[in-house]
Amino acid sequence: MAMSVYAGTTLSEAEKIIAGDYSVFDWRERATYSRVYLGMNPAIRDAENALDNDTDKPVVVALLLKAEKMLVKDRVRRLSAIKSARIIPDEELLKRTGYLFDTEKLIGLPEGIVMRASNGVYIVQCDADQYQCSLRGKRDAFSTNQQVYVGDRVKIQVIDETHGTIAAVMRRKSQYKRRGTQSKRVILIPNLDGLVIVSSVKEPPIWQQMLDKFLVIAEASGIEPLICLNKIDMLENRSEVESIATVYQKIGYRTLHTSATTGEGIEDLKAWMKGKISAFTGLSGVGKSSLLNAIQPNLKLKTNTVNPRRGGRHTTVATQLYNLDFGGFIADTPGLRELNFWDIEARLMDRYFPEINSLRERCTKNLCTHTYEEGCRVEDALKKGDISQSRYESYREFRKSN
Ligand SMILES: Nc1nc2c(ncn2[C@@H]2O[C@H](COP(=O)(O)OP(=O)(O)OP(=O)(O)O)[C@@H](O)[C@H]2O)c(=O)[nH]1
Ligand SMILES: [Zn+2]
Repeated sequence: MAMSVYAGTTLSEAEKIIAGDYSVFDWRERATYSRVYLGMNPAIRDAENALDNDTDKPVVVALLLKAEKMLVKDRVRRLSAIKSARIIPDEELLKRTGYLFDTEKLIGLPEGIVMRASNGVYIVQCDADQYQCSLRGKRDAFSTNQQVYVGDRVKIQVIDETHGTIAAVMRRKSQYKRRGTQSKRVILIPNLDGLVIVSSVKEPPIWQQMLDKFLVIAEASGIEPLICLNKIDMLENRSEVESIATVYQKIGYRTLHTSATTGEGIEDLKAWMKGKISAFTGLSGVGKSSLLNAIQPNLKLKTNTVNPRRGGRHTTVATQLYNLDFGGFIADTPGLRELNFWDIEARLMDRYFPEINSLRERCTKNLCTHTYEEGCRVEDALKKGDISQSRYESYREFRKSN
């Protein structure tokens, strides 16, 4: 039975495919354009990626397959039998998805990052310059349902030294979401690279379950976490904290001992943040503000200010990005502390614990929950001490919690 699938690629790659050269679809290659999807939208996202390479034009290719057993979820892993290939013309793309690539006009446009947004005005930073931008006519360059968020990378059309219009939104790297505290609105920070999870070693002491929760959120959103064990100056004996750190290092997480007071670890923290868009998270009083101040004293983050227009009851400051002197951005996101699991399915929780994820396919029972089953490799590892008891307890807790 023949079926249609879609790939997002560049014009020159598409021409090769149409000519019968399918080497781009070698599934062992991890190139973006080698992915094929059942739906058109993810293919569009891949094609947008082609905009990174300004000399080519992004296109969506429809492939007719003689397909059997090649599907894994909605991704197609192997293409052994392509019957035909064609480039989807712009009009068809627009008709079917409301989307139009506008590359001719985008070539040469400066690319920047949205630092702030309010009332339809977007402050976009391109290298050292900031522009006040509005969105262009919706049908013009990007999909009708596309929204622009702080953290988005955009192409802008410069009007004058301080003004511009946003011409296109670039494909997002990670999608960090949470439910708005008040309204049920979803707030999203695209392109967040790093999540600095701050715990203090004393006053308040490390709360491992909370740390595990932040790690799960980072894993599920595709953001690299850093575990920052702060107030290290308050300990005379570090051995207990070091053994906790080892648990996390063993499963691949980076940990840092820091002190906002003595400056220990601050240079390492800066080195990790350099070139990234990162955000800080952690419980109240662990030293987030103090650390930020140690990193760069002139940052004036407004996380805890109260919006007077909302009657001062709730913190409703919008997300903003700030420049770091040493390169990179810090996202100031109110309410990061209230992070929750709303977006994470409990039954998929094993994927977000790296030490469980690496074993889950070897469990005897299909769809093993790793909580009681016979032949569970996770339970074996727990007994042998390869998986830490506290991590496992967090797993069980989170699996129940939604
Ligand atoms: N000894 C020591 N005290 C610290 C350190 N970092 C922060 N503190 C103190 O811990 C307290 C809380 O620090 P903050 O930076 O306000 O903590 P925060 O995480 O920003 O707290 P919230 O604003 O409530 O989220 C303050 O009294 C700081 O002086 C540190 O490295 N060592
Ligand atoms: Zn299992």
